[in-house]
Amino acid sequence: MDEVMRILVLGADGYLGWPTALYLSDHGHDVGVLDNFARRGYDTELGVRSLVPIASFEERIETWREVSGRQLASYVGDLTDPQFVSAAVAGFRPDAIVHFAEQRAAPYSMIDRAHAVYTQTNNVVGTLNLLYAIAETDPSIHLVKLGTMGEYGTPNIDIEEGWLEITHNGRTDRMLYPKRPGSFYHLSKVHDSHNIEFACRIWGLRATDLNQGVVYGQQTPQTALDPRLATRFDYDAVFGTVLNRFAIQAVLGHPLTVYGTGGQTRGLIDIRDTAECIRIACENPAGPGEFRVFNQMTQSLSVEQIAKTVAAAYPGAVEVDYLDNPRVESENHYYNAVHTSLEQLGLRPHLLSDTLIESLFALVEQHRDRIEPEAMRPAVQWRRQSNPSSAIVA
Ligand code: NAD
Ligand code: USQ
Repeated sequence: MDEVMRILVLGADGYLGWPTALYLSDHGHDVGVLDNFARRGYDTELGVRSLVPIASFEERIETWREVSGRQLASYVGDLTDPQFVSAAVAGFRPDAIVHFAEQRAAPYSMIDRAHAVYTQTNNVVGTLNLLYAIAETDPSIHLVKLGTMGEYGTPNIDIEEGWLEITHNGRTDRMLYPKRPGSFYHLSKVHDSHNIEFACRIWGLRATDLNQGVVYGQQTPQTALDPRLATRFDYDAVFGTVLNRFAIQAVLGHPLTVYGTGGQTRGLIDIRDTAECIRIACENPAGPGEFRVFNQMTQSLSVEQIAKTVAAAYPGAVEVDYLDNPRVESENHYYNAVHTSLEQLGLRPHLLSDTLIESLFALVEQHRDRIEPEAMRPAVQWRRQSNPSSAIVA
């Protein structure tokens, strides 16, 4: 690295924010960490917990100081509070802000009206407050925002990196790539992308929107240094993501819960590559006024291929259960997403390997007594049941 940067990581108590903050700190940057602990609150609400025990934010920060000799400046507060956001940005004076701090589970956003409204309010308002804080403090701060591959959905054409050149009635323009997301959560990311592009175009802010695929894995070289530095690992049907869930189910002898036929294809990425992609994006900022989009995934697999890969890596017998799909999503579709920009900037991906899957099996064995098997079954339905008793009678 040529230059030490000041980088503020929002959502730094979460699954990805914590290991990324440590990775950036380990690379010599001055890192600030911010969170409101909403994620720990969803655990209480849903009656679940991370498979791996996690230390408090304070203890994590103190442990990192002991282990690495490096300080993390800490900010505890809510991005939906504009005064708090402005004070944190003005106080830390970052060169870059990495924004992970959103409600990120699609099933959580589909529980009911209140959870959909919460998700969109939390995510869209938090990001808007941040855009104002950047514009008012220093428009040259580079916003590195976590978006999602699910913003695009599964169109029947190749997925480009955020933008698409369109020719219509003989005229050509470069437009934002059309979006067809699959949940109110994924929609919140689309709304964010539009707001961020607008702020770049109108105020001259600089931003990188990282449309990330489904993340798998749990350890990074930094979190492995001390058990108090571990990041969370979710297995429940609301917050657990597909590959991590399948690894846990294999060890428990629980059938792998493939939704529908399993033909749905998703972009995937290893947690270690998430941290490296963020470092690359921060150290190679977008230009003033630029809304830059990278597809942050390294390979794509269907859900059925993921299930078969996990089953093949497990030394014992593994059953697969094809459940009625609780979601509304295409299970048989074309999928070809471009993801070359980060590799052109130096990313050397860790592709899914048996070694990584075996390390997850070992992790599950170590903590299997913490699992509530009932939390594994999907309970949130995308389809609405009509409720005649609630109809207004004239
Ligand atoms: P996470 O829920 O573990 O972490 C998010 C953190 O943000 C939590 O610690 C939470 O307390 C905090 N937060 C939420 N709302 C906040 C607010 N209003 N103010 C302050 N802090 C707030 O999620 P994660 O898995 O680490 O994901 C991080 C980001 O990456 C999310 O934006 C998510 O959409 C995106 N992403 C995740 C995945 C994945 O597979 N985990 C894949 C693609 C994209
Ligand atoms: N699935 C199963 N069985 C399971 C769990 C999931 O078949 O037990 C299927 C789902 O139906 C879906 C796919 O696996 O087709 C992915 O589901 P997921 O829960 O692993 O991921 P998703 O809901 O898409 O959300 C996760 C993160 C989210 C991020 C997104 C990236 O929670 O924050 O934005 O991955 S992406 O999918 O590219 O949009």
